[in-house]
Amino acid sequence: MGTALVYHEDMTATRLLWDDPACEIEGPERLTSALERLQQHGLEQRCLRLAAREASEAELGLVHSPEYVALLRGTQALGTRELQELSRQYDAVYFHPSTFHSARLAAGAALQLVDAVLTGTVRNGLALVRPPGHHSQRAAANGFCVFNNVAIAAKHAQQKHGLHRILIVDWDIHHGQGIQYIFEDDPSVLYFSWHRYEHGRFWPCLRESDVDAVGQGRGRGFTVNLPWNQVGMGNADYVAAFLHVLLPLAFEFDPELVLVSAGFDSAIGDPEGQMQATPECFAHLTQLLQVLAGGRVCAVLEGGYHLESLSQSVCMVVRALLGDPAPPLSGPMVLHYSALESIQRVRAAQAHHWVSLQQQGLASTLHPSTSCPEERALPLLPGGPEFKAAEAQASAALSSLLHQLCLQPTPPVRTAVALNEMDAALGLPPDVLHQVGSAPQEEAQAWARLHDVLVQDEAFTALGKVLYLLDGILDGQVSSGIAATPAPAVATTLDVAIRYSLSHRARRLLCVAVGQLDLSPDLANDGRSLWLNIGGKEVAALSTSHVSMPLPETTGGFLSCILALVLPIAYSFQPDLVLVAVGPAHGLQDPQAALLAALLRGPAGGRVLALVDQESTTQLAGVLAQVLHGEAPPSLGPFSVASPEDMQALVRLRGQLESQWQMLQRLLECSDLAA
Ligand code: X5A
Ligand code: ZN
Repeated sequence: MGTALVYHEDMTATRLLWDDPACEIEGPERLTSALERLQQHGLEQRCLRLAAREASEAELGLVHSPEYVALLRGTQALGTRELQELSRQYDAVYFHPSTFHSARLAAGAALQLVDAVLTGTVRNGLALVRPPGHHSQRAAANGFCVFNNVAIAAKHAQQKHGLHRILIVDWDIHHGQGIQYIFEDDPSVLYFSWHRYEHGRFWPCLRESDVDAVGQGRGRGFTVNLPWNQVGMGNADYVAAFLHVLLPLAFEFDPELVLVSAGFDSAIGDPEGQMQATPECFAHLTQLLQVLAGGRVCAVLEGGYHLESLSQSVCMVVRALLGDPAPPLSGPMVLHYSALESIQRVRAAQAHHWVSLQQQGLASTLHPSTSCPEERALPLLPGGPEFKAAEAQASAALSSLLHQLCLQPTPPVRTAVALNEMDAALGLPPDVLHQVGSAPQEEAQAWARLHDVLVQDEAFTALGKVLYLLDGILDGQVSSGIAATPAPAVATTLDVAIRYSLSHRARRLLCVAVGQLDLSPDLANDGRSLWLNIGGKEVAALSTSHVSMPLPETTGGFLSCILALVLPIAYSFQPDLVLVAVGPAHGLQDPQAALLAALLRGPAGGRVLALVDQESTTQLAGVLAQVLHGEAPPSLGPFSVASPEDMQALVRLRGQLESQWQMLQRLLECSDLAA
């Protein structure tokens, strides 16, 4: 199951014909440079190319009034003066004689993408379109948008494919108020948008872009707004927004399809957004969404005006859609205070509507923003010499950052499996490597001496394969892998794997062990390895780098454990490698194990080694191999609320650990900030 790329060259015909500084950034180069980069990286060639079709007038009518569609039809025959005159009726819009055709292609591309995904032709895809859509309304163009491409696609998915739950994720840096208005009373469409807001001062400057706009009537709770009140938000802020706001709601909602209003004006360098998130962040966001809806993710281009940043970010999304691992996130994973505040305000505003937000007590520590000091850099006045110098410096730094990104190689092998007899029965994709290699006898022997059980035949053979696999991963030849060992040897093999990795180039290592697997005490305190034991005997932070908690009883408890504890710690720690061990009698259901492994691909740039016991089922091994390879994990089944005991355990652990892990932090007391 592949990835579709929907495009049509005709969409580059539309351009601004007069002088208008507000609109000149939305030009045809946006599409041509993104496409060129996709070709350069060999990504376009890996997709199923689909030529966009025009949406019919009936399809446009799913969202827009007949009068508005007729008005747009009429623009094809207008002269420049008349087009300019008409454009002035709307906020930040320009028309061109080709606008009607392009805008119908843009909407048609979104429809085609949804059809390709929902008929099973492809797993997911991207529509590269312009004009964008998310600001456009029933009878109004707005903010460069003419027809609301994503909203039309969502209505179509409801009507033609009978879908009942659609999630729209709008990561463009502007509020897609058009989408919000269209679905605000519809509980079958969950609309999430983050946007630059600056307490209402940033365009479109609407009261209804704030956290307290949650939807109307039966749709209350199905509109989720996360306003950014400062510029400069970066990778940590975006990932935290997904972990702490979007994903808990999305899992509870359980969408059948995910539509992304994929604007890249939220990326670094963009003149509109003024944010700091680097292109790899969009691979992570995409990967995080792919665990929903069986991986049925349709991304549709919205904004994005820094050509290089836009193009690289588009490449990152396509790579993630194709199943490639996301490069590790660069920079410190520290949230901005203001981001944390926004995250907690939206959680508080939505808490009535979502049980997954009701339990963690995270909303209760909120303090009014006015009483808190904010780390705001004073903006330089545009035009002055200092401004120009700072701008030149920033742009040089950005080019070098974007350039370095091109040079990061992806390992030639995405997944290697060393599962002995099980291999053949798994029905794995053809490009999975069935590893036959093994570490040199003497080397394996030297390591096996650490533990008696490893000297035994089967365990020794397995160890050789594990070390060989680890070598491939640490060398950059293989991205991820899975290996099996006899049940009594899982813990000791893991122990050796940790020591081996740390002595072979891994600076930091995250080990997530499911089931009762004990760690040698001497490994726990060197700060280079971090050990999370799910399904351990006790609830405890045994040391700064050894956390143990019982297996949560419900899917809700399990999700909270992953989203509110494991992933924030993992993303803060920025490991070079993740080891996931599933011990005997682990108690985890296969879909849970699969979700855990899928999500743990993020923090270490896809470098994951999974270790299972030989007697574990073929299904478990198969599903783990598949998710490591980039397939979507199976559904967890119906959402069930976390038990009070599980939530208590989680809150306690968070309390013990939050001073150490940036991404676990809640709003600090103002007095703490001053200290
Ligand atoms: C799609 C999009 C932005 C409009 C900005 C108007 N529109 N100032 O990014
Ligand atoms: Zn935008």
